[in-house]
Amino acid sequence: FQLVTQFRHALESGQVKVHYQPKVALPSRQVIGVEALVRWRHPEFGRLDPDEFVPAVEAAGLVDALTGFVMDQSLIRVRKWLDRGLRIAAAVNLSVRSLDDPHFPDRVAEALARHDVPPELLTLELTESGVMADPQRALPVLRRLHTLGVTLAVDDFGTGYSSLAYLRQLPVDEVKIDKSFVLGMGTDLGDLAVVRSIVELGHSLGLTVVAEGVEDDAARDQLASMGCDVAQGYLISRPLSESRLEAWLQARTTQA
Ligand code: G
Ligand code: G
Ligand code: NA
Ligand code: MN
Repeated sequence: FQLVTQFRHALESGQVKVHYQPKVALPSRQVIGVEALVRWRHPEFGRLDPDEFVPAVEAAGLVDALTGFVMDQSLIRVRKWLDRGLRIAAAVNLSVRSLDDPHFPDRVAEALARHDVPPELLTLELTESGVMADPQRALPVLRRLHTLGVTLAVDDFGTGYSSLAYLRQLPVDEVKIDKSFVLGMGTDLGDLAVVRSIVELGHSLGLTVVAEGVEDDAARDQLASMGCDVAQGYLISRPLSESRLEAWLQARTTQA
């Protein structure tokens, strides 16, 4: 795929940008973090979404360059917020391929040191299907990342085939309920039951539970009443460019 040969150049020439979607604590609605979501504005093809190019970037062995870029951009933001007295964490999506790389934890440690950001303000998100495909293989790198003190999150939870026993054995700190269940829970009792049981399971394992796909007040209030810890979704904000995020944060923090 031709696109991939252009990817390194795209990173260097500013075609690739990181957008950020806020995450708020429940029930306080305080902004506690952002998820970094990559965007590629291609000179010819226009805006490309990650689903259209991340798989090709992974297949071409360039995912390190992508993750490194997103992590650097995110840590620059976290550092700027710290300098203004704000503690806001950044969550970076990982490719499972990073877990095959024994040097990956060293690169994370190096990036945290270079940007002077405490490890607890970096979250690394892995998809449930990615980690659970081969938990034994992922375990050594996950353990080292956990030892660094970064937060490890299992993304899209509920869509894969995780056994609860495996989740308990992994050094993870957070589960993110897949948005399909959160979007459905207002109208579908099955989805509601899944959401409820993930919140309960997560808490019984000592994990922070995050709901993605929170689009209306009813969903947010219902999640808060279940004890879900964090909400993310269009109700709070869509993913925003760096400058729009700063404006959003400004409006939000001066209002409070
Ligand atoms: O907003 P959205 O279309 O950006 O995200 C689509 C998918 O792309 C999500 O599953 C998200 O996890 C993934 N994604 C977004 N940014 C990155 C990234 O920097 N690296 C990886 N590996 N996946 C990403
Ligand atoms: O797979 P992952 O969870 O990393 O991807 C997040 C994706 O979900 C991004 O594409 C993001 O734009 C999208 N998203 C974020 N909030 C909402 C929401 O409230 N509703 C819907 N439908 N999608 C959302
Ligand atoms: Na994600
Ligand atoms: Mn996610």
